[in-house]
Amino acid sequence: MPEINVTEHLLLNQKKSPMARGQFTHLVNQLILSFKIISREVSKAGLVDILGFTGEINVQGEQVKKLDEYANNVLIHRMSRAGVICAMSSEENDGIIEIPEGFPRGDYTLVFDPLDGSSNIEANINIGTIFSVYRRTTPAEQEAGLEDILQPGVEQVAAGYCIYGSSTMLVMSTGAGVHGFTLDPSVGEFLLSHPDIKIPEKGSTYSINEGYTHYWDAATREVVDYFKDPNNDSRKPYSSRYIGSLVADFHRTLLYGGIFLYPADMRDPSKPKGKLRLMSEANPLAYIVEQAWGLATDGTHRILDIQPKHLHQRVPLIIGSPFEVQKVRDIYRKHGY
Ligand code: P6P
Repeated sequence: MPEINVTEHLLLNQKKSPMARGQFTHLVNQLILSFKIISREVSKAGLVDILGFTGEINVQGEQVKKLDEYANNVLIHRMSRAGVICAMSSEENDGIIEIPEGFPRGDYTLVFDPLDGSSNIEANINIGTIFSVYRRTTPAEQEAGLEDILQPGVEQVAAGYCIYGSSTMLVMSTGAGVHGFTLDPSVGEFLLSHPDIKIPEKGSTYSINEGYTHYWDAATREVVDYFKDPNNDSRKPYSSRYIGSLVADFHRTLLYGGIFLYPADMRDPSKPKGKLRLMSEANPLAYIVEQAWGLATDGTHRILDIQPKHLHQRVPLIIGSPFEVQKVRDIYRKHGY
């Protein structure tokens, strides 16, 4: 297969629409440049003293590691200057990120988690950048604001993630299927390596942090018991796989099938809906999985239908192959969800 880079693939597969002007392609190219820069730093993280903590605490109350901060700064710097964005939101920033005075604005908004899974950095475990792109909803002559960002996931025009591991891979969708591009460092290009990814209809692994079993409700405990039950529909227990890095756990689920769950738990009264964020984690991965013929729910609602109320809203996430996600929804429904 001839080597195809992201831009060529976009031009070949982008749904033709009056909005699909060069702005969008330029937006994607600036994201790609950001991923290449972040990948370079992640790959040499073990060699330079960038693994320490900055001493800062982010809006999530988590200690910010230098690579988190670095990735966040790269994305904010590059995308502010791209001339295609009118407002951004980062998991690391409390409020929306406005485009500085004097910089050109564009028709799109961007939401991202700059380096998810960062608690695994020292262990050389795969980590990743997750992103969502929306069209602005307010008139171009108006200052962009929260309403341009707080849109349901179904309004995304593109979403994806860049996973930094044994290789650096961009997995994204612009609404015409899911495609994977692997970075060839020798030419500095992301080349099409996984065209038209589809999640298997049924899998054989489940992915959840069972350390929190005592904090789950009866419905979630029944779900996990089902996957462990040798007499379930598969007539054998599912294998348990949990890395603790969302992008890595999701990527494996997307390619091999199965299910990832981060349900609500009663550990922390301030986080009754679980740990993951709707805007910067659940929505982009839900967009990807649905484009790959999978499903994503909070146990009751389709993730992409949830109307966000605030930037850092958390949501239970149950995502993966149709068979397993449907099974979880049936069990939750039986418990009155
Ligand atoms: P727990 C990483 O900090 C993260 O946000 C996701 O990447 C990951 O899925 C989750 O937290 C792991 O959380 O509570 O299982 O350690």
